[in-house]
Formats: sequence, structure tokens, C-alpha cells
Amino acid sequence: MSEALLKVAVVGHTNTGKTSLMRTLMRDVEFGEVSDHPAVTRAVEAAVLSAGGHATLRLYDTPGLEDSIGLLEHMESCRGDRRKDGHDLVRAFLDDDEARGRFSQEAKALRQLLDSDVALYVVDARDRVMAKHRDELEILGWCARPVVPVLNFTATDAANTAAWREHLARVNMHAVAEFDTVVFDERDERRLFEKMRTLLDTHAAQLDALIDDRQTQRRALLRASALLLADLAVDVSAHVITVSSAMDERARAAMDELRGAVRVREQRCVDDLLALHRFRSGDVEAEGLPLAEGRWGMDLFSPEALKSFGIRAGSAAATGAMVGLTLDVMLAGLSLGTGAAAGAAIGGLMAAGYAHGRRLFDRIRGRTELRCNEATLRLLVARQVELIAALLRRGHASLDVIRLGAEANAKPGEKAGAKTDTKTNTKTNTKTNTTRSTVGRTVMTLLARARIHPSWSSLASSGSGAVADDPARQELVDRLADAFATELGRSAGRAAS
Ligand SMILES: Nc1nc2c(ncn2[C@@H]2O[C@H](COP(=O)(O)OP(=O)(O)O)[C@@H](O)[C@H]2O)c(=O)[nH]1
Ligand SMILES: [Mg+2]
Repeated sequence: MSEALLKVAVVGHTNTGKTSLMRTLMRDVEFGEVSDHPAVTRAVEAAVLSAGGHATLRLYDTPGLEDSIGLLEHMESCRGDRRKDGHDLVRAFLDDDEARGRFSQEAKALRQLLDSDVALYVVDARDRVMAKHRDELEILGWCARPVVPVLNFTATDAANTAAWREHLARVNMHAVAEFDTVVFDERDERRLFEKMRTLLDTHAAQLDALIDDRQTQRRALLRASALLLADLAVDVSAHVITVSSAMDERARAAMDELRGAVRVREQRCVDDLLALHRFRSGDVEAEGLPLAEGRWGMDLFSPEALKSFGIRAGSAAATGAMVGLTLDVMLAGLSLGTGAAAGAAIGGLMAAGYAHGRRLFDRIRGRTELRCNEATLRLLVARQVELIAALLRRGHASLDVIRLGAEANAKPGEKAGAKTDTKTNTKTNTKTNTTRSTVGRTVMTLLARARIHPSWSSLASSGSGAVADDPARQELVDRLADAFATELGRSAGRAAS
């Protein structure tokens, strides 16, 4: 096997998504410049993919092949009497200053290809196969390098995937990859590397390492996402504010405080997830994600928000009052006798160091606990599960808006589809639809445990700050993360089918 870095030239007609492919493979939303305008990429730009910390593959983004028809004509005219073959013609072209000036974009791309081990030929699969494509493929063939056609935009309804495959087979290209740079599918990415490997025996080891590494990274990403969500869920579930009466001003202020704390905590989770998945909150916001002023556009506590997730908020929502909060009031429903007896018993428990003695004591004395109610908790979790699922299906080339919630399910992909509209009059209908997640009983049962441990919440202002160190809390977080990971795995399966 060869130990050298595998050099890959990303080539294709302008605007087919070459730079987008780089971004998605690199998991780098900032690589190069992606635009609907032609010829934005004017110089070759390189980036390295690593596996296990070792640089494995170097990708070169190249300027678009804009005038392959003209270039092919030019090269044919240089054939002369002597029977030069295609490769000679390409070399002659690259040695010819004048011709290079005329076809400067093409010259840069072809020079890079000759200096690479393999080409990824990016195709906008919504295009019909046209003369320019035929000529591009002819010229690429002359470069005498293996070529893997990469069909982009395959997640759109307008993709002519079958027609492209048929044409590519006619020109003897059978190792064809389908890879939508915006709607990410890890299996498509794997297949892309496998197709390259079939043509590159010499670099099989590097490609295998890369395939393995990506799978490992993916698992780690899923696990880390599930842990972030589990931590959020425990924090919110455990958080409680105790007030002396349910009805006075202070109670209302405490509820506002609770709402505020939960919102801020949810936003922290969103920010952490975006960073973990290498999407910048700044980027997405600028593109119109519903993260207005750094938080989700939908009000977590509004009855509409709860309803949109199919969660019944109960009577509190019906009256429109105190939605999202349970007034867990322990009224003097206890008879005096039992109250006194309970008080004595609790006193004993407290003396014995029983952790919840204080809270039970407060209840007996008519104090009130304010906390996020179950419906809100469900919504909070459901939204984050959907967000993670959407991030896992999002290519780093995506300029789309991730919309979560009821109406959002209808039409994602509108923005990046603008190009589609003008080109083919077909609306892009990408596969990014978020799948409605259900918060299973396992999760809610586990979370119920957190409810009796206010000290497990980092939201408590008087918190020691060492919440995460509690082994019992950590165990709960781990088990919740397992449950979320299972749910996410299921939702990935649903999205694929
Ligand atoms: N919906 C969608 N848009 C894409 C996809 N790939 C690229 N684009 C968009 O197509 C345009 C051209 O992409 P770009 O990567 O700059 O193409 P390049 O000229 O080949 O580098 C940009 O507006 C991209 O956002 C895709 O798979 N789906
Ligand atoms: Mg480009």
C-alpha cells in the first residue's frame, strides 16, 4: 500500500456544489465560498481530512469547468496530423500560455487533476445530461485519472439520478456515488469513500481508516448529543423553587424566574449542540434560524407550543393561566392530626439526615414548590430530540433553516431550493423533514427520579456548582442518554426509509 496522502481533486461544472461537497466532507461551514453566482471559486483551495489524528486525504476545491465545449474544440484543433492522444492534448494545452489564458478556470482545474490521484466529478443531478457535460467527461477521461462522479442534489425531487447513471455507464463510469451535500446521509458518505477505494487499490488502507474513523466519530457525536440533552432534562426536571404561598406577588416573580431559567438553560443546550455538531449559532441565525435573539422563536411555555407537539397542557392551559408550571401546592389537606404526626416523623427523618426531609417539612407547613410541569418537560425534550435529529441529517454546506415544530415539518429546504426554482421550476423538497419525536415512558420515568432531587439541578441559584459530580445523578444522566440515543437511532432509521 501507499503511505502517501491521497490527493483528491474536486472538479465539475460551475455551481454544481464542489465547494459545498468540501464543506460537508470537512464538517466545516466556513470552508471557501458557496454561492449561486457562477465562478465564485477562482483558485484551487486545499483541505485535509484526518483519520485517527493522521492526515489521510487532501481535497482540492477547483474552479468550475465553464467552457468545456470551447476547450474541447480548441484541443481537437491542436491534434494536427500526428496522432496525439487525448492525454497529449491536455498536456499541450497546459503548456500553451495563450490557451491557458483563454481557458484559465479549466487550466487550473485540469492542472490540479493531473497532480492528484483521483477526481470527484460533482454533478448537479437536477440537470439533464447536456453537451457541456459530455465534453467535460471527455476531457476528464483524457486526464488519465480515476474519476468518481458524485451526484449532488439527489435529495431533491428534481434529481435525474437514473438518467445520469445511464449516461455515465455509457462513458464507462460505473463507480458512481450519490451524495447530497445539504441533506447529509452517513451511509452515502461511506459509499462515496468505498467507490473511491474500488478505483484506488494503492490507497485502500487510507480509505479504510477514514471510513472507520468517520463511523467512530459519528457514534461519539450521537452519544455526546444525547448526554447534553440528558443533562438539560435532569437540570430542568430537578429544578424547584420553594415559595411561602402560591398566590402572592413573590410566587409570580418566582414563576417568572423559573421560566427564565428554563429558557436560558434550553438555549445553552442548543448552543452546545450547534457547537458540538460544528454548526455556528451565528451562521444559522444569520440565515434565519428561529433563534431570534439567541433563543428559539417558539415560546416554550405558550399553549400553542405545547399543542404543536401534541402535548396537552391540562387545565392550566385551558384557562390560559400559569401555563407550563405546576403549582405543586400542598394545601392543608392533611388533617391536623396526621399533619402533626407527619411533622414529627419528618423531623425524625431530618435528624437522621434524610435528604428530602426539609422539603417535606416545607410542604407540611403550607409552602409551595414551583417547577416545570411534565407537559413542558416533554416539549423541551421532544424539541431537543428533533433538533439533534435535524443536525445529524444536516450537511455542513446547508444554508437551510432548521425549523422545528408543527408547521415546520411541511417545508424545509426552501431557501437553498431557490436555485432549483429558477432552474427547473420544481420546488426543492429535501428530505430534511424532522420526524416527530415521541418522548417515551422510559424517559419520563427516569426524569421523575430527578424531581425528588432538587440538588441535582444546576439551575438552583444556591447550587454548590458540583452537581455533575453526584454519582447518582451521573448514573441517571447516562441512562437517559442511552434512551435518547436509542430514540435518535430510530428516528435516523425512519428518515432513511
Ligand atoms: N439544495 C441544495 N443546494 C445545494 C446543494 N449543493 C450545493 N447547493 C447550492 O448550490 C449553490 C452552488 O454551490 P457551490 O458549492 O458554491 O458550487 P460550486 O460552484 O460547484 O463550488 C449554492 O447556493 C449551494 O448552496 C445541495 O445538495 N442541495
Ligand atoms: Mg466553488
